[in-house]
Amino acid sequence: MSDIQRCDAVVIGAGFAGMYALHRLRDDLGLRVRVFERGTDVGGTWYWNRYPGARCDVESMYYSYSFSAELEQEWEWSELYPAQPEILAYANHVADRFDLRADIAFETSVESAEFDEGALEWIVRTDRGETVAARFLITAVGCLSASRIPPFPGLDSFAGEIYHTGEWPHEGVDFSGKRVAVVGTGSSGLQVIPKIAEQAEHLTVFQRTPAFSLPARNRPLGAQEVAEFKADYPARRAAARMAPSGVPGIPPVGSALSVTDEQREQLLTERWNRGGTSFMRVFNDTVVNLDANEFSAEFVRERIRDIVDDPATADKLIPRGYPIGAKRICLDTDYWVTFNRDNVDLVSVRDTPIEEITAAGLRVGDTEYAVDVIVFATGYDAMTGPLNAIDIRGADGVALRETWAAGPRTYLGIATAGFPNLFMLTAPGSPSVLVNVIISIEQHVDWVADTLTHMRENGYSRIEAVLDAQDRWVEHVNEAASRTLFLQGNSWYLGANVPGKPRVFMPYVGGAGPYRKICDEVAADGYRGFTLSAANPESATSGRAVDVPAGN
Ligand code: N01
Repeated sequence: MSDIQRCDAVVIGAGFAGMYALHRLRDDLGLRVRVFERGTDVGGTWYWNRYPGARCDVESMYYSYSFSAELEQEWEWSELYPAQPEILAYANHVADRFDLRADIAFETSVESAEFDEGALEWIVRTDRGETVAARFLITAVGCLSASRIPPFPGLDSFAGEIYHTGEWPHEGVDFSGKRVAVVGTGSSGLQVIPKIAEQAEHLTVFQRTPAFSLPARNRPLGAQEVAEFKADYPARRAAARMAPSGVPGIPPVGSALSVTDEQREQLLTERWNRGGTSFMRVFNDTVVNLDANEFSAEFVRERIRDIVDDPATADKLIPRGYPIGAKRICLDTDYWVTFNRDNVDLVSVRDTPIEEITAAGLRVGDTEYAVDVIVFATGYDAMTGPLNAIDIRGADGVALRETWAAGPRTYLGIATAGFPNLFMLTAPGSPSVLVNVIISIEQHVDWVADTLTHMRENGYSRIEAVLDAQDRWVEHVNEAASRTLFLQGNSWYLGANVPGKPRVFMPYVGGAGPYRKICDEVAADGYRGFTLSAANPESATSGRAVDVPAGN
């Protein structure tokens, strides 16, 4: 402990959440903040996901920070949906503009963090041998950052190249003249497949579950629409903060069951032609009523039949057996039409799984598919994976990963009982991945900043979620999910993609705006459900531990 450094807060991760946390706590609150980031630079998800076709499916004018009017006025987005290089350029711009790199240690992973109850400090240790003591620990590790290649037998024996979409090489990959396999058809697979197909000699797609996808219809942004947007930014940001999805949209027309077949077809066609995920919000019951859901699901299936020339291939690509939206809806550009190309084949591994990776390729049943490159678009150990990768130990020395062995439990998706002075940005139990995540990040960071200000002004040095309040929040999160169709798909929301992971619906479906109101009410009510205390008990009174709001 001789070389121990001291600061007020350690932030883990320099993606969009960590960057904003550093800015708020250091520049607005005047705290000494140290950020650790395992990558060589800022950007988080957008630093790692450099695969061809990587693009956000939230509109760029909304998928950006709102905390600085100057920043939002000066930055120019070129397309409706931002491509990865542009988002990463934006992250770099923000880092330069707010001088963030000065307090970020790159290529440094946090290995452990242990709470010292006597000193009321987190002792944080890194893989570079650094030890830092800080009053507060803030995890900004991302929800989709623990990339996962399934442990196929023989993986190490493959003689060719292996990539995961979430850890793409900075120098890029040249697929020219190569036989390529893509395993996985989620959002990443659907984006990378058309791009690889354009370059590779041959592409074989290995699909376990066919995805529902909607056309992005990306396009350049016009100067006039950007000018109008920027002139109206304050109002649009305010609307985004309160919108359920974190992006203001057209209100639903009502139930899908309340309109005629012709009206329904017309409304769905309009949204399909418009592009984007608003197709899912034409009606107010698409994700809560199976009959209503089936109309939208069948509409998409029909489009697949229209687009894909070979009926047998189309049939394999058609998603069945789960509601549209129960697994994360995808947005694509030219995905299904890619299967009309002569150099692309589709292999269903639903009934006969990939049994092994051989030196030459992949074996499915008795067939070996020889390839030069395997691209795994097989997703992530979502939400809990990045947290459980760190040995986080709370007040009594108990590990977070043990406490969460049966599934994550948080209060408001930001704190967990037994782990004082720990704030987890966009953690399980928060809306995060179900909404515009930048909105979620700003809301969480602002809430933490306000909490630390409250603590400072009132002489508190310790804050901890109350177990009872946490139990009720978990119950509320589960109950809200149970009123939707989300539980009917084998999604990463439920941990279903990782064998052995507890099946728990992790995000909060209540929506960004309603969730913000709950968090604000908790704070306004003296941090209801948290215990606040001082290092010196005489310098402050204890916090309150009372009811969690019923939510929406
Ligand atoms: O990962 P996924 P992703 N054998 O988990 C398959 C965000 N994102 O990287 O569905 C064969 O969705 C798996 O099959 P199944 C977005 O939130 C956003 O694509 O489990 N296949 C599935 O097809 C997204 O939801 C954007 O049966 C196996 C695929 O691999 C999240 O990131 C872009 C397998 C994994 O799909 C994750 O998306 C990209 C096995 N053993 C990502 N194991 C945009 O904003 C898994 N699979 C547009």
